[in-house]
Amino acid sequence: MTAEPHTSRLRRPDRLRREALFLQMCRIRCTEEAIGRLWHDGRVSGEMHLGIGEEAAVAGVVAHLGDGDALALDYRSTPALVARGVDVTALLLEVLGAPGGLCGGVAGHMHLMSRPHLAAASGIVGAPAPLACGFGLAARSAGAGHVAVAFFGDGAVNEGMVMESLNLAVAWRLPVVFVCKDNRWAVTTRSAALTGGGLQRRLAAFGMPVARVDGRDVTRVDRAAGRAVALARAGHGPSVLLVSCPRLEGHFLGDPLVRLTSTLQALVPEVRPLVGQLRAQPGAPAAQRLRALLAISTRAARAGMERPGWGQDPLPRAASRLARDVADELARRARAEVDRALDDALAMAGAHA
Ligand SMILES: Cc1ncc(C[n+]2csc(CCOP(=O)(O)OP(=O)(O)O)c2C)c(N)n1
Repeated sequence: MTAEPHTSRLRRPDRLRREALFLQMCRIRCTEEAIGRLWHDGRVSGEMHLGIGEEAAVAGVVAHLGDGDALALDYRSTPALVARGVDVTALLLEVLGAPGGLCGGVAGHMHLMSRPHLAAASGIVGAPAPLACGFGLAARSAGAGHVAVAFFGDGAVNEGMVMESLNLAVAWRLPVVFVCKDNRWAVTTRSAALTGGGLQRRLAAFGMPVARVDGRDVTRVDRAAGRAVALARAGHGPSVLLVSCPRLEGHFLGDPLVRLTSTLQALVPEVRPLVGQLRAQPGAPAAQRLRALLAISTRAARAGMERPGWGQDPLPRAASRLARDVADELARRARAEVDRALDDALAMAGAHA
């Protein structure tokens, strides 16, 4: 890992940029945790897919968007909507299914949209890619230098519509940035088990730049996204960011991680008691399960297995690059904003119950 400059030696704009990105990451994390609490309290119907672990990947990209730019999102859309400036109370009300929600309480967490932000999510795996092409075509026709960003997972890359979209975006030189959040899992299946060839080479074969980025490092994501968005804005067409990021909660909230832990148990017998501990707390939030997950991960790595991505939380890394008091203050500010939004949302949802 390259040594980072001490924060006091950073140029002021760089320092302010890091602070702004960290604040966004904290706002995202606090919102995701608030949604998690609502779900665990039984106030949200259906499954819940959070983007905990994707904060750096999302904040670093969305920081480059402005008015008139569009966002096509998957079912882990709340992080990008928060970073884009969607009102957190409206978002929480929507998750609660309340009439004052972002979409009148009828969208649920998988189909959120915000017209003023040109942002729309879909529960259909891969759908953000064609949606972004549509946004991109409209932006190119309007000629105002706007861009569209699509976020989707590594499992989605095997969807036919994603490959058609990548092809069309190159053929029509659309101002689109495709962001593939690579967590190496598609629900309970290792993505490698259903992906032919190398992902990076496959994406590059469409004839556009592909940057592989460590998605736990917001500074690197920020830089790579800056280059990709600038290319699209200047009319040089699409590109791909292949951003690795951890999946800290499993596929959905309460994911018992059965498939994953079964495989590990078979390969590394020493982890059996730890898996037992983990299974004894089904549905507990990741923070509570992290100790067991980390211990399993360490033993698996000691046994020569590839270390799973748990515990590689992007937030502490971003915080460590700021002065301690600044990081604490930004985290406190984000927590206060989201706590207020949660109180407001609960009061308003209660009033409508
Ligand atoms: C077209 C379609 N096929 C299958 C599903 C069921 N499904 C939901 S999420 C998912 C896996 C997606 O994996 P990935 O794209 O890597 O995203 P992640 O959830 O890991 O971020 C599948 C197969 C779906 N929602 N839509």
